Amino acid sequence: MGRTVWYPGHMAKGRRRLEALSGQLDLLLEVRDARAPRLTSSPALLDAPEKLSVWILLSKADLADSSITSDWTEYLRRSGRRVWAADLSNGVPQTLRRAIEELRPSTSSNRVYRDVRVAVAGTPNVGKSTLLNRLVGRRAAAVGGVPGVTKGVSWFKGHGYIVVDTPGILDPHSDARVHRMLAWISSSKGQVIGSWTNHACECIGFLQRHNMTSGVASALEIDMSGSPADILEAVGRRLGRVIRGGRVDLEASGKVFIESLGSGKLGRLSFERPESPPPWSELQ
Ligand SMILES: Nc1nc2c(ncn2[C@@H]2O[C@H](COP(=O)(O)OP(=O)(O)OP(=O)(O)O)[C@@H](O)[C@H]2O)c(=O)[nH]1
Ligand SMILES: [Mg+2]
Repeated sequence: MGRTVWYPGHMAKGRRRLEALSGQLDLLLEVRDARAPRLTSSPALLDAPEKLSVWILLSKADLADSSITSDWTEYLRRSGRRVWAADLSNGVPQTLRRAIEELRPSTSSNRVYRDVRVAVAGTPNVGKSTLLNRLVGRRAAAVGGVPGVTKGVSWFKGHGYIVVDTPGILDPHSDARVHRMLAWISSSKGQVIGSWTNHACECIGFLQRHNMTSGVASALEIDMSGSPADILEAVGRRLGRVIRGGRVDLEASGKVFIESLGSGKLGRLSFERPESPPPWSELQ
């Protein structure tokens, strides 16, 4: 626990692909999860080419605490970025759509207008493909062969812009604790869970320390004031994860707890605030 995991080859590949693509772009739309905008940021973007415009879309705002999302929006705007928050199942904010379309005239040369080139990027499972589908319409066909643009990626036609999805181009921070926390919002890539019991107990302890238990308590109708292990047992009983002899299957309970939390079934939760240190730093 707390061990740093390095993926040097992987990271370098992401950076190279970002560099190759960024020369062709007018805009990079970085998607982050509104519940954890720092956790779902990517270190590769810290040294993104300066001339590349990066705007931020905080996705899954329907699963986050709306006042904390407003704090994040304001905070990120102070760093000079344009920022939106959205529940992408309701579509793309009109103001974002218009802002993209407004980039168009400034990208023209000799009054020959071309489509604005937008990449949707972000760490795994934050909603990149959903955003792309919402921008261009679900049945949009891939636009083949954009001249001079990185091969092997498909562009999709929007209204005055073309959009490319970039799965795997941005990786999360490489700290093992980050990957464990990403599982709390259903965004872990690969298997990072050693034991569901320990994992769920770590998460319950976090919720208790941050006074974030009320939504879970009312969703499951359980008392959240005991030890994490006792609470997990209560979760298992409540959700019917009981095995022979009346004992609770803690592994199964841990798994269902984390999955329910990540999908928003246990209420709206924001796991970090702009003024606080990175939340993973307090994990072991
Ligand atoms: N509640 C909610 N769910 C969302 C929202 N945006 C995306 N999702 C869900 O989040 C999951 C991941 O969305 P994708 O669009 O596949 O995410 P992605 O970033 O393309 O994922 P990868 O390509 O695997 O990295 C899907 O189940 C979406 O339906 C949102 O704003 N609110
Ligand atoms: Mg995708």
